[in-house]
This record gives sequence, C-alpha cells and structure tokens, in this order.
Amino acid sequence: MPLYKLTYFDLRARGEPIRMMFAIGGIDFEDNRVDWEEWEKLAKSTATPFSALPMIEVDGVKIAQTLAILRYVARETGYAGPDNLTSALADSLADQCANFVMAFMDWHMDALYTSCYLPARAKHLPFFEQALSKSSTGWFANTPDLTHADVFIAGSLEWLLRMDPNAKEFYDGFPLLEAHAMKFFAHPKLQKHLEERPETRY
Ligand SMILES: N[C@@H](CCC(=O)N[C@@H](CS)C(=O)NCC(=O)O)C(=O)O
Repeated sequence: MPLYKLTYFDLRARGEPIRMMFAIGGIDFEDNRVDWEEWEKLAKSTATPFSALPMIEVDGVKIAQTLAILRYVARETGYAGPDNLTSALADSLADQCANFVMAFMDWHMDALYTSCYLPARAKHLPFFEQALSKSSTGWFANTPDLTHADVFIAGSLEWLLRMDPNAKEFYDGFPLLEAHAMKFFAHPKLQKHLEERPETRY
C-alpha cells in the first residue's frame, strides 16, 4: 500500500472531508498540519502544485484540489460508487456543494452574511434536500453505503455550521438534510476518527 501524506492547516474546513474519507476507507495517512508561518514559506516555493491546500502526496506524486483528492481516496477505498453513472451522480452533488463552499467563503472572508451567505444558502440547500428525496437509502447517490458526495456535503456543512451564528436554524425546512448529517456522523467506520480528531476553530 502506498504512503499517503495529507498537508493542510490545523483546521477541519477543506481538509476534514479528506481525513474522514481516509478514516472510513480504513487507510492510515500522515496528517501534516501546517501553521501560517510554515504556509507562507510553502506558498512562496514550488512545494504545492497550485499554491493552495489541501494537497496529498502519494509515492512522491503531489495532488491538489479537494475534490480531486477526495475522489481519488474514494476510488482507492471502494467508496466512489458502484458504477460510472452513480459516480457521476455523486460527483455532480459534490461539485455543486463546492460551489456552495465558494459562496459561503465570500461571506466568511468579507462578512457578507445577509447579502451573500443567506441567498447562497437559500439557493443551494433545496438542491441537496431534493437529491435526498430521490434516495431510498438516505445517501446522496442512492447507494447502499455512502460515497464521497456524502462525505463532502456532510463535512462542508459541519464546517459551515461552526461559523454560522444562526446555526440552530440552519436545518429549518430541510429535514432530510438534517437526517443525513445525523446518519453520516453515526457511520460506524467514522467513530474512532471523530473521537480522536483535534478540536479546531472550524
Ligand atoms: N479549489 C481549491 C481551493 C483551495 C483553497 O483555496 N485553499 C485555501 C485553504 S481552504 C488556501 O490554501 N488558502 C491559503 C492561501 O490561498 O494562501 C480546493 O478545493 O482545494
């Protein structure tokens, strides 16, 4: 088995879905958490492919972009969906969630809660609720066990909920999405990781 090294900040944010995917897939990895001082040095060098984190290194090959990494780990561990079409469905939901992440980052960085975040939430959450309404298993791609779409969406919403001052109202009107989060965080293969992961701001 190759050696896997994940480099990210000491945060959950974009790194945590990858850590959770490794944990669910039963793969050991080096969890390299860099501080801002280390990041400034890395960013100025050619150490990362696109001057951004997360990044994984596998047998000397560096892979950046959260979803590319997540899909890779999902494929390595059998969680990318049982066939191409199901994988594409999971990909499309994860990609849509990445759009939502970009939208809520604008709010987080620039304090645009009302003008940016609330409209983005109103636009995106119904997409995910609707996808779950078509699933008979409670997983986004209607698979017997989860795929990377479930990991990315649940992980991204967990990150967002830790920043949202009105988190208690977040799931109002979205019962399937709330049930999905509970199902995801109760997944048996995730429990050890959840018990052991460090507490971080978000
Ligand atoms: N689309 C990229 C975005 C990566 C990204 O923006 N990463 C942030 C951290 S979440 C980063 O590296 N920020 C440091 C910087 O830009 O200097 C991905 O999903 O991996």
